Amino acid sequence: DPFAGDPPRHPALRVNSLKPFNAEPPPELLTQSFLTPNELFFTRNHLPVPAVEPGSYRLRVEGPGGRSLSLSLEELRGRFPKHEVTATLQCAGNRRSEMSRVRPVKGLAWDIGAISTARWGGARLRDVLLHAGFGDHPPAEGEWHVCFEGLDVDASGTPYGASIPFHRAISAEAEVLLAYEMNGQELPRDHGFPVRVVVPGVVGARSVKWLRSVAVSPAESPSHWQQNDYKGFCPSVDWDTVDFRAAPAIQELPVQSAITEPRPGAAVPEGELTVKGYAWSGGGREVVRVDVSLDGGRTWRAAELPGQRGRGWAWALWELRAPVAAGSRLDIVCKAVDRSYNVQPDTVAPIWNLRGVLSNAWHRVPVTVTR
Ligand code: MTE
Ligand code: MO
Repeated sequence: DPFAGDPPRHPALRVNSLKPFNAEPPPELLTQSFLTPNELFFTRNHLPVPAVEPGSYRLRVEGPGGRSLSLSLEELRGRFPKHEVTATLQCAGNRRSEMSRVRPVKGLAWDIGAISTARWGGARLRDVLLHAGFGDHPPAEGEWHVCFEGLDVDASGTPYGASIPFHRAISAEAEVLLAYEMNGQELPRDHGFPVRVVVPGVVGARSVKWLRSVAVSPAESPSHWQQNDYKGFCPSVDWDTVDFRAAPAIQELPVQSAITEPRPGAAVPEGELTVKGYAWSGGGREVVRVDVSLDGGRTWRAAELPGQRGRGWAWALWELRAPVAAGSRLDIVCKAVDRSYNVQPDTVAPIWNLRGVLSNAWHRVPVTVTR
């Protein structure tokens, strides 16, 4: 069993697949704290968790002109200033199960919990690339990419891999990290021990865990997960007609929000109802407003958003209190607005895609009110 060496996990996690391990925290735990506790942070593994001996760990960085660099964990910690970023990671498949209700899609049936937030600490990828000999501009004309490989490999020995554009990797503002800390602790095994990439504002798939190599290239990562997955398509495209070369790889994600409390189908007591949820957008576009409706979207109220949130890499946890009368049925809906005034689509059907990614329609939670 290639998964026999996987680490133990928290029993509260909702498991979508055991081998490889994929699990999300229950919604009500998700918004209990702004930073998700490490043991509750959603986990998305494609392969068995590699066992890494920290003393012999080396990160390979391919520099310009064929020169390459090998960094131990100690060198990564000692040679580069530690930089900290509070960032939300969201899987492209978050809320996929809602898409499957319109028409079946291929992929793990995530509910609303394939998203979590941590304070990440590590070396800036920028600093490591500069140290390896790269400059602020790509090595030559055209679009360049920074490709990452993990230490996790499939049965044929092929590792997980992904890439991001060079300009994001080298940008000081983009704050891309080679992280060795998560919420002040060393990275847990499920989240990439000892070193992972964290790309703030970008789909989780690019934040490669158990990082083994970094390479600058004129092409995107050749990995299956960069080329033939994590792309969006027209609702009419099916598995017979799909051409993965025709769509760009997902990087920044669209604006998203969901209701974590109450749960669909719940019976809530009359009196004051508290609705809770999260909202987030890609690219550092912070959420400026969350609208909540109790009547299916006919009337709306703006939820309370916490004030100072710093940079827009992290989610906003929001809340709305409203009096509700016994005997009524509520159709609770939420939708967020980011600082570019991007909004969420009202229904799933127009954004349906065969892989079930980018599922960000208004989130709807029907409940009844009891005495
Ligand atoms: N990195 C490696 N090496 N292997 C993986 O399977 N999964 C990716 C990304 N990095 C993955 C990986 C995907 S699709 C997501 S959504 C995030 O890791 C999830 O990070 P987490 O498990 O720490 O939440
Ligand atoms: Mo993902």
